[in-house]
Amino acid sequence: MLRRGKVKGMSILTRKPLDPAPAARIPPGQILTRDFPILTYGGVPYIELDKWSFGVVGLVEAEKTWTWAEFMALPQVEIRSDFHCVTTWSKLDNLWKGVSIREILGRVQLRPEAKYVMAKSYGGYETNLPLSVLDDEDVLLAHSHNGEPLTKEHGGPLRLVVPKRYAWKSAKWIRRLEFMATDRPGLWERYGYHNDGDPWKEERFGR
Ligand SMILES: Nc1nc2c(c(=O)[nH]1)N[C@H]1C(S)=C(S)[C@@H](COP(=O)(O)O)O[C@H]1N2
Ligand SMILES: [Mo]
Repeated sequence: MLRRGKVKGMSILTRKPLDPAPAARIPPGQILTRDFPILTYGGVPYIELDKWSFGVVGLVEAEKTWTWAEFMALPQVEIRSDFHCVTTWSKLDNLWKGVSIREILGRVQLRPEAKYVMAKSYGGYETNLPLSVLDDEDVLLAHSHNGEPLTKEHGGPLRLVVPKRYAWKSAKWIRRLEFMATDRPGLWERYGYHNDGDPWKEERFGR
């Protein structure tokens, strides 16, 4: 039985374990892990919280940035979801806490041409998504995982979480969301990862 969520492996705002049974929530070619592996390309960027900001830029009527204090004062949500890395590990039942993407999208006015987004991180990482994939009820900007502040290695102070895509789309150390009219590949996408990265379709490599 699915609670509130319409999509397999996802439920919103519940501390109860997700249904259905874990085995049915592991996409093809994935292996369950109980650890929380760290997957980072390059080094871990150091960001002082008083210099940190998150912003929405590009094809918006007015660009907007939030300081850490402003961001933490936004309405908070907890969303439980599964996490699938293209290197084949899947970690189930992650309780992410932060600000839902729809809360952010409700506070900026996108231009009608905005159809894609580049998630840009401190340290230079970037990954691309269609607006239609970003704008989903299980997507959030998370500062906590399973009740603890995100460690630096896992993307603290703030990371994007996009449960319906392979985890490389969940940019750690998120800094900006840049809205664009046309698609452009991010870092791993330029290196040959699939542009869409849907784990249920095993979109690992190639377009
Ligand atoms: N900024 C940034 N975000 C990133 C990455 C990265 O190297 N840099 N790696 C991605 C990959 S491949 C995965 S699997 C997940 C891993 O998140 P974790 O290290 O918290 O498990 O982060 C994604 N987000
Ligand atoms: Mo990954």
